[in-house]
Amino acid sequence: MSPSTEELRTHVAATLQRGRARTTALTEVDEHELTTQHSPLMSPLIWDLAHIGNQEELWLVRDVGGREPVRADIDELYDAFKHSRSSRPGLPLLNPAEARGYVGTVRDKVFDVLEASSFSGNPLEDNAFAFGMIAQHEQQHAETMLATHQLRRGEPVLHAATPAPATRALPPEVIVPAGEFTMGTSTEPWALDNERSAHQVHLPAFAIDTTPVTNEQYQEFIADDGYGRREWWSAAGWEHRLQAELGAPQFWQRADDGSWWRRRFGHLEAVPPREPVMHVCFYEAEAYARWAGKRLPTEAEWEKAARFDPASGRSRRFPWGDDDPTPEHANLGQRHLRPAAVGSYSAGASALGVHQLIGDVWEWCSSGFHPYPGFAVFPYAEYSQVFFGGDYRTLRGGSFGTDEVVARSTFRNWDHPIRRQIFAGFRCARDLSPSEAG
Ligand code: AVJ
Ligand code: FE
Repeated sequence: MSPSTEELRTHVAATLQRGRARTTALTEVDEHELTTQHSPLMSPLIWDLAHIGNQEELWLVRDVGGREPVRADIDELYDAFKHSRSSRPGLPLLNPAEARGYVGTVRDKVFDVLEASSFSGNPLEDNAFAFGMIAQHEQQHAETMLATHQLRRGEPVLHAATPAPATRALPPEVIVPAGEFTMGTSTEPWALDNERSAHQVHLPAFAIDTTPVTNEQYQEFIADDGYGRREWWSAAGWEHRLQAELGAPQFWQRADDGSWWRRRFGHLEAVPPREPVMHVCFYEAEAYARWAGKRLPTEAEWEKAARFDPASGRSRRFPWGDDDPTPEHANLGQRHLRPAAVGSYSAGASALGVHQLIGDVWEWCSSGFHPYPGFAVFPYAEYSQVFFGGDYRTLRGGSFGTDEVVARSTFRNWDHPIRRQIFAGFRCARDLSPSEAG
């Protein structure tokens, strides 16, 4: 059922405001913390904030609204393709007061444009697509800013409740039956170009883990000299493991008694055994899977496990059905500052009995980042198209730091296979033996 124009307007306003409350909270730190670079991989936090405002100005104030530019002179500074992240602190950026003023001015104009829009008449306005795209853009940068907070050193500045303890013991894996399923979407109004269109994909039967790999499982891999044994690693993975001297997930350290500790948003704490492992790169995920006698799922396998309902034969919007996420379904939106233990969120399980697909940790898939059949750029090539066919690997499902406006089960994320700053873990899959396949 499609919402009325007024319902859509209210929904857009609330979604934009939720994003702004979050990016405001993520930038409520000292001036120095905002303008310094916490890692060469990341922008200064204040760059992200003004870039959010600039994208909002370009698409909603100028393009959809047809209004005069607010600050045409700063477009170049906040164009992500013009300046590398590592060079951004040296640019003549807006200072924190100016950046806050700028995003506020843009937002006021956007609320005028929102009042005037009928959400129809052109592809950017139909179903409020451009508003949804910009709300997602702010939330995607909010997650990037959260990763910047994780990289920063010093006292904790972010606070959130700990997730409730897990309640369920689960079988280790489930079998996904052979056959076709619908991958991608042609109907989700705010789906981005790379998720389109819906298409049929046939997969042989396979097994997939019911949960992401946990810290305690990953510690067994380390204890079994997983990082030292060449046979578990791909050629590129082994080269990177040697060059980067990988020996444990990022942010982990070992105490003298052999126990593992981690730094999480400024807290040093014992590594919680039952939480999904995170801050591992694709190559570490791949090596663990091979050590475990398994492999990473493809994107298609991940999405079938998440969406396919064998009773109806159709693909659901979310693992649990077609309803939007609630706090009972998934750990999303920075409600917590960590993944929840495996066996949490049983209300969020898929029809096939696969758990915690949405939220907690992004999950590395074996697939590269490629367009779906009939891909069409919409509305700009620099969102997806320029990244297709690179050496990226895909990630699915979102993390505890992903907002629900982003965390669709068709949403596709990607990063370089060596990256560990994102809130990424993984789950394993495997081919069936001839007897299991029947
Ligand atoms: C889809 C998360 C890889 O953050 O680089 C933000 C999203 N695109 N601004 C990114 C994005 C433009 C993108 N990812
Ligand atoms: Fe951006």
